[in-house]
Amino acid sequence: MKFSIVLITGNENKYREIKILLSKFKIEIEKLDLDIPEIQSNEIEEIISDFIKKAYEEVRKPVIAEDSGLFIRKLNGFPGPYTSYVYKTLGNEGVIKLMRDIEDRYAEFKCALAYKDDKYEKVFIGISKGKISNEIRGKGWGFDPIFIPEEASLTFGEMNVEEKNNYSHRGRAINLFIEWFRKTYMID
Ligand code: ITT
Repeated sequence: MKFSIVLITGNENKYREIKILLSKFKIEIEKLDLDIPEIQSNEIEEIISDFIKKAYEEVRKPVIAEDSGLFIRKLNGFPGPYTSYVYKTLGNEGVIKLMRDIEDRYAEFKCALAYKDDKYEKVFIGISKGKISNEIRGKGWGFDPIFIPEEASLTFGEMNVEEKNNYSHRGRAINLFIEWFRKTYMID
């Protein structure tokens, strides 16, 4: 038997990254873009916990959704929950400029991934520690071209989807979800 889950997102890149990991198991995923407003909070866990309840109310099938953010240490965790807005306004070049004279380039990507069905509601956290590069490198989406994960020398933008998943906040969160889901529903 194949399990089917609906991923609530408007972001095609998230779908691609999540799908490649789930497709190794008997878990099918379809993407649905719902117009549900997100609450304002400094905690992405809180944002996604509220969102997944509303999404489940609408879809009434097993759902997942995730909220991600980039947290730069020297900027006191900025842009954090405002990452999407900062990407649209400052972009990669703006962040590189902001960091021009800053030596400590440590940053983290964090992903809070929520799952809900008729029995369970869970949130899984994935973190990718790393640094902001000195220049834009590679392609990818969002802040991929300026983020170098700790164990690598390439930016996310210079990796393919599978490589990125090995290091990324999203890859880690989805792997925790898969581990829990397979155990809970006894899936191969
Ligand atoms: P949803 O419909 O799923 O909300 P979104 O693009 O609005 O899609 P978020 O609210 O989670 O997603 O915004 C996170 C922003 O953080 C996103 O717009 C990117 O700029 C950035 N981001 C998150 N994960 C990233 C990744 O893996 N690589 C590059 N940038 C990422």
